[in-house]
Amino acid sequence: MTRLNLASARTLQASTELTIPALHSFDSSIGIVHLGLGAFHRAHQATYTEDAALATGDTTWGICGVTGRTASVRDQLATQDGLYGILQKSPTAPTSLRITGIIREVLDGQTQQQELLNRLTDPQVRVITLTVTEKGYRRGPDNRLNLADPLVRADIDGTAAPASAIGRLARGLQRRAHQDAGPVTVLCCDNLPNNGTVVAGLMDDFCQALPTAEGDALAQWITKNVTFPSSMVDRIVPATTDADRRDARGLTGLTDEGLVIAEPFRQWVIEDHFAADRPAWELAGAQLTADVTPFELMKLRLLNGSHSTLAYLGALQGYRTIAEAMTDPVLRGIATALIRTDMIPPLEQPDGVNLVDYGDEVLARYENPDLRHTTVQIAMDGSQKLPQRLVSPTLAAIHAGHRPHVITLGTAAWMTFVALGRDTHGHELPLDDPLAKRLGQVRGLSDPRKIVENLVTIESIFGSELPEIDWWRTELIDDVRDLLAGRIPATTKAN
Ligand code: CS2
Repeated sequence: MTRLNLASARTLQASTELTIPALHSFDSSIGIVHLGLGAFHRAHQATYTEDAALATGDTTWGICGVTGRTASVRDQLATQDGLYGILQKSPTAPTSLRITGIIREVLDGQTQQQELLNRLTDPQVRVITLTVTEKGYRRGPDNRLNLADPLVRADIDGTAAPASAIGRLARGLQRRAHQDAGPVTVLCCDNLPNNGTVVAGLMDDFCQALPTAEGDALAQWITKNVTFPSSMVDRIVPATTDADRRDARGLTGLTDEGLVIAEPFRQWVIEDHFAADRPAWELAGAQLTADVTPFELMKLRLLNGSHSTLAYLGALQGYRTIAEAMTDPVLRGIATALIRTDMIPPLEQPDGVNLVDYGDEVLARYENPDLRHTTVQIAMDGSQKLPQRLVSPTLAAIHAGHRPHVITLGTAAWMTFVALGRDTHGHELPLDDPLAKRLGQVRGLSDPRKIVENLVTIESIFGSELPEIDWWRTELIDDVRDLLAGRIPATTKAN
């Protein structure tokens, strides 16, 4: 079977099911370096960038995609000249495949460090973007750069080529400063609140950990030449399955090892604060705004908060996917109540958005049965996701004078998932989390009080204010007791 690549793509015939904007992107030069070449980037930012290039005819915004931890995506895409398909699936539209070609170079961050540094110092590169996941920022319990992390430490000592995302970025910017290669925007596309400010703060921590003169010089150059806008990103991109690869092959006759699958929906709201040029992403439907915070909070709480809640409850009940969990009227009701009763009231309505309609659209997107987004995939890295998805919304509701029983149930579901490690049918549930060792302290415990009292002391997740609230802890214990026994507690409780 022939592989998708520049030569074979040129033989493809576009149709209603197969679009090939990639043909226009083949000549693009590199203008963006992207750290974290996962499926999400390929289905989200890459399509906006390619659409913007098509709309303007500007061919200077090709992407250099960099893999972080394993070289497999580099290997998959390198043999395909950077081309890959995005299979779009939904019951309301015919399945369609888009061949994307805006990724013009792929590098493995571990073994091609020199090439990466060269790219980061290329004056034609005016934007550096990141999707390295929540844990990829290697923050400590205080949310600052974790200087006790050996990888971070080694990057600060500078004895070997940088291996962490922040280390690579810092050392790349340092080289850029030495070579006077011009201003650049660092644009974070991970699901963290104030994500641009977070990255700027971590860069600052890195500079401060360097020898004084070196750190000061870098920090000063960054202040003058780099901006860190925040952005809200959204598209549901589950892991690709063999069935997806077969479907795509049916449309092209070609093998595609870089294929990603996505829903039709996509959204990108970007703080308009750039140090130099940028692609005309607004022509592709992205929204540029002065203040992205209300959009970020809306998305992290209504979508990601309900996603995690459905993932933990769904996994415990033996549902494999979010769409399956949504067929259970009880779980569907919990997700709806979580959004409407607990999440929406304290939120500021972003310009032009009706939060109830937004929440309904989120739930409708979850029902897409073709996505097969697994509950255990979303359950992963809970310790990194809970703070922005469930903990800060709990506090926001409490500060607004409300007791958020449904978010509390979502939090209890995470605790039960961690403690029990299996679903109601006895199937094992993996605990894939950078804090797995610490969380493992509650594995196998059957006393709900011990589970809750142990887990709420993890300050990087729960902070110090919430664990002091008695009713919240008591309710968590009650909910965990029910969930351990295979019962879903009622969420309508006396206040
Ligand atoms: C999901 C997100 O895996 C997860 O934790 O909640 O990846 C979600 O699918 C995206 O944020 C949607 O934009």
